[in-house]
Amino acid sequence: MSSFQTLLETSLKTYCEERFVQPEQLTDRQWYQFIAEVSQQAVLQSFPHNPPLVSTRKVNYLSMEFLIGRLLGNNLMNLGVYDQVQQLLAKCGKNLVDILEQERDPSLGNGGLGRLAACYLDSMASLSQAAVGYGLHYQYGLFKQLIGYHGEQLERGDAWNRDFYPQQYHRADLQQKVGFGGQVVHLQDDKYQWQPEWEIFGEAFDLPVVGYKGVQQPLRLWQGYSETDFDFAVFNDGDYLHAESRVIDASKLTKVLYPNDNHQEGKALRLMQQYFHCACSIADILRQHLAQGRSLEQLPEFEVIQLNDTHPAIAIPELMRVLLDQYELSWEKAWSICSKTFAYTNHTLLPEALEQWDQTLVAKLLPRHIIIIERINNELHHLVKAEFNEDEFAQAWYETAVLMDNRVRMANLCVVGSFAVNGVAQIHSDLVVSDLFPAYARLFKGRFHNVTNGVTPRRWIRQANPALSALLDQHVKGDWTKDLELLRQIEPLAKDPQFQRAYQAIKQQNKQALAQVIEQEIGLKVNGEAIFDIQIKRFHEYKRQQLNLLNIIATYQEIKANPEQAVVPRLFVFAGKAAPGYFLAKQIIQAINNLAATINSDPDMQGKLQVAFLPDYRVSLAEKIIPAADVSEQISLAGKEASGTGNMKLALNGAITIGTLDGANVEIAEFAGEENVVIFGHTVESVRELRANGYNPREYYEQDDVLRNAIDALTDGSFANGDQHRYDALVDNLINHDPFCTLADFASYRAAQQEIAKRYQNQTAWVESAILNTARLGAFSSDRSIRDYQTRIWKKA
Ligand code: CJB
Repeated sequence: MSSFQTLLETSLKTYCEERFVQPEQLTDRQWYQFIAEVSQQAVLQSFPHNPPLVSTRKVNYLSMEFLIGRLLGNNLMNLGVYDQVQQLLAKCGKNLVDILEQERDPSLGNGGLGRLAACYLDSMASLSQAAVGYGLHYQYGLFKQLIGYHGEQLERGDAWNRDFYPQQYHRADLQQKVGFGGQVVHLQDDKYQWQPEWEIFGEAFDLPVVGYKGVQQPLRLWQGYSETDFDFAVFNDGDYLHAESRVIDASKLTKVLYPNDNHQEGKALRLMQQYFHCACSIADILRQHLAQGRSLEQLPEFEVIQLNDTHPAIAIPELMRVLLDQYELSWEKAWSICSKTFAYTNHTLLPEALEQWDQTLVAKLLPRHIIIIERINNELHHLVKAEFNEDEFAQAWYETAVLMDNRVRMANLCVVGSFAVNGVAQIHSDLVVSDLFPAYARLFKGRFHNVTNGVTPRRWIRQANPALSALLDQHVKGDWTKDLELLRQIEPLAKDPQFQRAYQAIKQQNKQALAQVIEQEIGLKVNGEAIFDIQIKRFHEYKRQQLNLLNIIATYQEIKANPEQAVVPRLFVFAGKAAPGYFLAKQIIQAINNLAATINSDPDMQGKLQVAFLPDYRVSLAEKIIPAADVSEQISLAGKEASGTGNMKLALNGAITIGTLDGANVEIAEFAGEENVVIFGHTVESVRELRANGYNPREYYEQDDVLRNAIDALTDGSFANGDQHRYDALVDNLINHDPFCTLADFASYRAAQQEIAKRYQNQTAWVESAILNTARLGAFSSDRSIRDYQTRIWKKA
């Protein structure tokens, strides 16, 4: 008997004896708790000696978001004990999949950025890359989404760990103290002393990240607490604090995750969260580094601090502050250490997401840091002066300054303070250099890189799609879970009728499973023979769910007008949340839900067209939707989606991408082969031209009858219980502004959708394309991304 089997059986005996029950009498919740406990013991026993770590520096991954999803199933799989646990449960009449449903998703992120961080933790642990994830232990994660009576999004708090979350460990030994406000005394020359007004304690909670047959490493999350309340009102001498002019106690600091994706709200409490996160993490990194007998000068040799977007940018002046004030290093020495330790990943070009803080606010909350930032800005000024001639200087300084117009530009701070900057897909990284930071690219040659995002095959294939995994196990030599490029071996089988049938049967089975979920969740019985056309992601104008919406309306109108015409049946599935304050995105959700209600109850649509909006999109729901997708909607305006990662998950699971040449779609098309995706719409260059010629969406509205009829249906009350004004803002925005060129891409999108329907009718060719997507996209494993980080960025300084 394996040692795990012994552990499992003896622990079960004890667990039951303590509760005076037989195993058959345990509730699902008790089973969950029991398995969670045993898996922890297994982690401790299996890895008394972690495998040797690779020789790059240790990675400290600083991120305000980690969207980790449920841990237990993943950990059992990575430990290699999933089957044994399943067998034990089966003996007691239980199903492991049902038990795992007991776990709540820790909702500690908004979307792609947070989920990427989680995939990277998995890959770093699996590749034995020494790493710690540093984040915040929000009491309330991202809100739960409900859909109201009128199809509108409603939000409810999600206290994810309140009563039952056995997978975290309070690390009472790691407490930190973080200051805010107060004054700075200038002692002499470079010497300053900060006397903060309040101090808040940071408590650490560790969540174990178990790599695939690899090491276990912590995701360390900080939570605020204080013995005394502090009076926020004393700061209330500026407009920006108006909404928060009340007494806030420290535990509220990490109470809630800000629900914005690709958008900065500029709230003081958010800045406090960011600083708290960074101060605790920097202190912890230095503590560990020094505890190993290493010097401060050796920091860049052994540690790298990877900034996940600009949210942890304040870590740069914080490390400077500690080195200058606490360890009394000179500015030059401190800067030399600091600028060789940080690396920055840019995840967006959207201006509204590029963080800029009010300089007065930063000065109030972090008076020592603003002095450091001013010095960084001054030093930069000299560099820019030296590089650019008189004619060029004004523009170059306008682009590169960290401080400008009473704003602190966090992306600029990151570029100046990091030894490496990367974008997250090739096209995005190119735009980072050409459009966002051209002057920096000239100033800091060799600093800019690309690392295309990736997704972990453990969660997104092995765990989410067990049937496909079993087929791959049968036909692929070697462990594809560890080396996803091995999937190339199935390329020759793409034309093999037997393999095609097996692959197709799995897709069909996954579609049936999703059909059940849809029925349970929203009471809609769907046609399992339809094309499952999936758009799952945050709701944002740039992601253009409204384009999908308009095409569905046009299709609905077409079927109504031609009831006899043959139709390739289609089920459109949407899932995703909108930021609570994002009015237009919420209107799009509401319009989709109302459209769904009309279409799904129209007898003329029977067997032809259905729409399902699944509420409360989260990691565990994604795991159920993705394996069932036939079509993957990746329809952002070219140049706006930095990479996307849902596009990779869906394509690897055999969905055909309908997409623009944006983000990682470009690379997906290259790897899969252009004939195995459907590309449409304007390119980055043609969008530029469109705008240069004065883009006027109204012209498209007036000239395209199909488009106009679709838009008009939003104002005639058809999808709003007769209310003709429900979508006024949305319609006005589309016809008169259309910042994301929805109307300009409508005709081309509609043609692409028709192409999809046509291709689907040839099932043999369709399934061949689907197989080739699985076979050829191994490069989108997050293991490859981590290796790229290792060779391009994290190599020894
Ligand atoms: N991203 O999810 C977010 N939030 C932000 O605030 C900025 C960017 C997304 O990051 C993903 C991971 O890199 C990208 O795939 C995605 O395109 C981007 O929008």
